[in-house]
Amino acid sequence: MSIPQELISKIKLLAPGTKLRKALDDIVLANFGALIVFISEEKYEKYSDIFQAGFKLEIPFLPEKLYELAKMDGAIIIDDNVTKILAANVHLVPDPSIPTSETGTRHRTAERVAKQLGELTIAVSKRRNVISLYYGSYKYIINDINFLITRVNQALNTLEKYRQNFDKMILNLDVLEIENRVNLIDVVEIINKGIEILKIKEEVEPYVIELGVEGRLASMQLLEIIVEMEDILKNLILDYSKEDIDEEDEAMQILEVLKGYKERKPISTARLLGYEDIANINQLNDYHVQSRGYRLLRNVAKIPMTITHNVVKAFGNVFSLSNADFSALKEVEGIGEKRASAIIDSINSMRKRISQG
Ligand code: 3AT
Ligand code: 3AT
Ligand code: MN
Repeated sequence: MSIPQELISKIKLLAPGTKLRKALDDIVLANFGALIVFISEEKYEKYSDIFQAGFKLEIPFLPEKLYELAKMDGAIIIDDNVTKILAANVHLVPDPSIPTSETGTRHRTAERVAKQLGELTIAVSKRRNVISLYYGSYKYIINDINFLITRVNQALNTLEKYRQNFDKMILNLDVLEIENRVNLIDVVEIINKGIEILKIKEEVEPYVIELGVEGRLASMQLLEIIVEMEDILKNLILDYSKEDIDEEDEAMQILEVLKGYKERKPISTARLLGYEDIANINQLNDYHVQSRGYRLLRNVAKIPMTITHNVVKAFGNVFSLSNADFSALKEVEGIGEKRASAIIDSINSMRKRISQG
């Protein structure tokens, strides 16, 4: 499940740690129920046919005040920056022809007002202790914090294992690249593993955001686990796409298409990289490929992209690059003493790892 960005920004408004969430949690605990509309003052004045009766307040937003007002019938109107309570005890009269899937009048009204005005409304159910959020035609039920924490921790555990696996596969690819023994299957499997990691991360991210202050640690762990991931994958695509791609954007687009695939099939990934003649797994297993060197130069030796292009043009692939000497490297535009040493050091440390088994 992926949640649209505009909805995420609304979910953030009532994440744990916000004053609004404090008030809503208190309302749930006290079994009051509430119907809240978030709208600018001008729009509130303008739609007097939808906002009927009640009384105007125009007081600063404080969680204690919202809690007290929830004891009353009717809707509470808050400005869309959550800074002012505009009115309370308001009777909402949205267009009754707007479809709603809810049953109770509070929730039906909340959904209709959100759809009619394209704004945010919140219904706190008195009977069910549930906070529902409506924004335009979106509906989102705020999750229980303990559920979210469990869900996020499960995802973090999985991600950590996947990342360890991915790193091992990368170390193995280093060896194969230096020894000029890479087959397409090796590349495709790493890319698919990486895509899987990015997908899980994207799935769990909204939950981390919904956790608000309770999700800060998880958010840091998530960053740690996926560090450089997108970059490595992009460089792998630049390294192994059948035809030369020298635009990073183009590699990024391929990455997005791969993320869009429901399943991660080795052959589909190979085809997207341009190997359209691959018909079965056996061919993938035996298809010898050579890296252009983007990953080694960018992720390992930390050479800037424009200069990396020059090096790739000069040597063509990692195997010849790995046999290049200092002076040959320095002839490339943008490569001086420092960068030439960085490249040679990267290659030597890979060689050392290989000889140590
Ligand atoms: P109380 O004095 O609180 O009992 P009230 O006139 O303040 O009544 P409420 O807004 O609290 O009325 O509504 C109470 C319930 O009445 C809520 C809903 O289940 C029902 N109700 C209100 N308006 C309608 C309606 N138009 N159609 C069907 N049920 C309605
Ligand atoms: P609960 O899950 O029972 O809290 P519900 O969707 O079943 O919510 P009800 O019909 O029980 O809704 O109504 C509960 C209250 O919601 C009654 C009233 O204070 C408020 N309410 C309902 N409709 C409106 C409306 N059109 N404008 C303002 N307040 C409303
Ligand atoms: Mn009800």
